[in-house]
Amino acid sequence: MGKAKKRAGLARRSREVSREQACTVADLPALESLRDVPTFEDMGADAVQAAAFEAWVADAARRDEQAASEMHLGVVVRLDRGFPLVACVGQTLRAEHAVGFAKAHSDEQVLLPAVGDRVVVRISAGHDMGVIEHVLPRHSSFERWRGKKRGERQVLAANIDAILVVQALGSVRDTLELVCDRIARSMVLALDCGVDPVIVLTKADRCDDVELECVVRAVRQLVGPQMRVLVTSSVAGQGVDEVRACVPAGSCAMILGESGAGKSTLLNALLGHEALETGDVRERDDAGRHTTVARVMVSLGHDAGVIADAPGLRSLPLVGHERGLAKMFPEIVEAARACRFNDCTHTHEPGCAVCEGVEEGTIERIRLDEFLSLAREMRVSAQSLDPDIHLG
Ligand SMILES: Nc1nc2c(ncn2[C@@H]2O[C@H](COP(=O)(O)OP(=O)(O)O)[C@@H](O)[C@H]2O)c(=O)[nH]1
Ligand SMILES: [Mg+2]
Ligand SMILES: [Zn+2]
Repeated sequence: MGKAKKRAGLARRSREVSREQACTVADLPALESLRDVPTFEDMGADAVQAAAFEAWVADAARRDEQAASEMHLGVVVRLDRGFPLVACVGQTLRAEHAVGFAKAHSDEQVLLPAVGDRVVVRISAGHDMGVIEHVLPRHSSFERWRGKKRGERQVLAANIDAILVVQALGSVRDTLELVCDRIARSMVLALDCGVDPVIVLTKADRCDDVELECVVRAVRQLVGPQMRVLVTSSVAGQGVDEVRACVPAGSCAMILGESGAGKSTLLNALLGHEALETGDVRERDDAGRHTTVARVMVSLGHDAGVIADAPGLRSLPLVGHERGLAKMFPEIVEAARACRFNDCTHTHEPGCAVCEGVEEGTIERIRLDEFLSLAREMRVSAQSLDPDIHLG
């Protein structure tokens, strides 16, 4: 079947699906964006996932050979209010969860499929809808805590290789301190799940040269010389190719940033057309009603990889992310070993090796300030945490 014909078939199927669920997915530009939806071939599966798939099917075949022959390896490319959209070899379809899917797992929040998950999906002849039977092992997962005391975790994306930390420049209400805090916190979260962050400063056209230089210098000092910091303007077409270069073919990046930061506009600039809705019309909230909560993956084309867009998040609490903190501030953690007191707060104590490092210029003041602030937040959140919650 020709590619165009296949796509027309997919579009027709998707239109049927969206008509059936008109009340739930009507507000999504499902047809438009199917064009940018990654195929299975764009994403593939790693060796561990492929082996886990084979093993799962072999096991299923022992119980029911017919059923096992209907199992396909797929990747969840879109989660919206309808059924998950799953890309398999040669076809992309909506799929429901197998009966008892959530019940079979103790921690539904973590094990329900997230966007980017490789899954076993059953496709039976004569059915438009697939059935997600199993989630295959993740090589990474980006989670965030939500809810205060309940400590509920939400997987925002699975199997990602990079996180684009998006922060808008030139906002009148953002102080430099706020900007730095948001960037540092996002980096800690990315590093904590073993994924490389890339800092993407957007809306550079809103700053004059002096302001731009000042912010960029502070951000570079904060994140350290190792970290990539890209300065972009989607309206001026600045830095877009540099962003694309951070997402090579075969890789998958997640875009993270608060609502209004310019994520969707940047994705549209990367795609070269208006695939995603922009502006703060429907995308303001990650908890309230009347908002679009879609998690959408788009393919940047044959010479680049895939990016997952997520709704803007109001908060990114740090809870038990010590590993990420240590990875973000290795020189501070290292110096702290030489402090005279074990419980040194690195603020005023005699014999504080961290403070000495700041004086000698081996530790940036701005990094220490941020480290102390995030470490304090983590201590507080750990105390208020329900003791039953397992920190994984
Ligand atoms: N001046 C300027 N405005 C931008 C730029 N990128 C996005 N915007 C505007 O910022 C607003 C929010 O953008 P959007 O992409 O929807 O942000 P999202 O919530 O992060 O997806 C929209 O009004 C965009 O037009 C840019 O590079 N420069
Ligand atoms: Mg958006
Ligand atoms: Zn100290």
